Amino acid sequence: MTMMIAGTASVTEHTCRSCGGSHIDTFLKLGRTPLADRLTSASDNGEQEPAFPLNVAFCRDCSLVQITETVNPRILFADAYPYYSSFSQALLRHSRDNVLDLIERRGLKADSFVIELASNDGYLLKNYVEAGIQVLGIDPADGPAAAAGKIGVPTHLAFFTRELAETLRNEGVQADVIHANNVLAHVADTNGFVAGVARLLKDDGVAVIEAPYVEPMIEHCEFDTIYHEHLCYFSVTALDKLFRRHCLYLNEIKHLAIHGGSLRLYVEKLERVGASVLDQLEHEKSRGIDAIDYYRDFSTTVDKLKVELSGLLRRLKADGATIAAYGAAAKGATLINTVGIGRDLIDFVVDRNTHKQGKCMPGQRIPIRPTEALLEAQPDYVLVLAWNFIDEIMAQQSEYRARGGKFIVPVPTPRIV
Ligand code: DWN
Ligand code: ZN
Repeated sequence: MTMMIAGTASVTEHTCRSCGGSHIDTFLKLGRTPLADRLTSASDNGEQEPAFPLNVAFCRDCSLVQITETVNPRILFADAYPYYSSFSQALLRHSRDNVLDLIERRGLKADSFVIELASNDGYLLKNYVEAGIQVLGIDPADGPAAAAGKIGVPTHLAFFTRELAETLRNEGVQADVIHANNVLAHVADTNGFVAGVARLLKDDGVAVIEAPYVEPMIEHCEFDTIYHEHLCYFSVTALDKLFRRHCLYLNEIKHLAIHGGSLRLYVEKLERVGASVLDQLEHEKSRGIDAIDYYRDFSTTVDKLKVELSGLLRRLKADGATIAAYGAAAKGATLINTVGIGRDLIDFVVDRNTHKQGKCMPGQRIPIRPTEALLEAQPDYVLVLAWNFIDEIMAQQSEYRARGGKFIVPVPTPRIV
């Protein structure tokens, strides 16, 4: 388990985040990169940004894929943490569908209680509030928590930990449903987080957890989804072992397209593992996802994509083209900093998130502007950094395309659409 000593910026792990085993093999080295969500203001051009090693390893004991550096969460999720879930209509629809499905299948009523860990700006819990169901959000970022408060979602401003779970449980808090979307992979104390879920969940409750799935990351070369916030990259094999360690059972999974390929996990205190999990465990065994050989060539695939993308952009630029980018996404920071895409190639990035506009991308310090800048400047090409929302973005920017603009999608292979 990672103990962040006050004042340490990061710790290099030599044992597995889940099982504590020492048989972890590094299979991808992305170098030292700045923090993907730490946007810079144009004025601090002189300031040295913190950068940390970004290396990915596989645990031969429990199959967990994980980065080896743990950056202090207080640095990672600092006050200015800019991620607000509600800037994506696709994500809002996805979350609402999830909630309505759960209200139905779990028969939730006014006396039910739902907790979301990493509740952000209330994007998901607001759907329970509208249905008259009691909720509690838990999130350390004051900006998004304040936004949640404005729409009637109460937030406990804190990181979720085993200790916080104990405190809440001692106050009589227990949940019929616990949501945790895109947070399980983010926590330094993986076991403490899962143990906390077990403490807060009613005996007949369900934890509904969403996390990016490691198979599409490897199969579609989504290496840009690797950054210091994402400590773990889960397979069902690794998840099954993690939950069982805390007397929780991964009973059902759903495959989701969101964020480049995720899993929705249904975790309970009752062991009733269904076909969706058993089939995926079998699939992972047959594909070798539970063994290091499956990951050995990933580094070569990543290098090939980096060379192809850099070559494409430089050729377009040499031919006199103008290029911008869409989506000041964390994954975008990994992409531009590991490929070396700077202001010599990209004039600006656009983003709908008003908290990001006026800032600059980490490392390369490319300025971030409102999306209207695309029609004002009408660049020849737009590199889509938020490729996981490509459909939504292309529909939204139909006028830019109608005027002859073209999009460059970087993964799984760089292509102009
Ligand atoms: O785990 C995480 C993933 C799930 O989401 C967090 N680390 C934070 C975040 O990572 P990300 O920043 O790579 O995710 P997004 O949500 O893919 O970033 C999309 C960016 O694009 C956001 O800044 C919002 C922006 N956007 C936009 O400007 N117009 C998004 C859409 C859909 C749009 O229409
Ligand atoms: Zn392990």
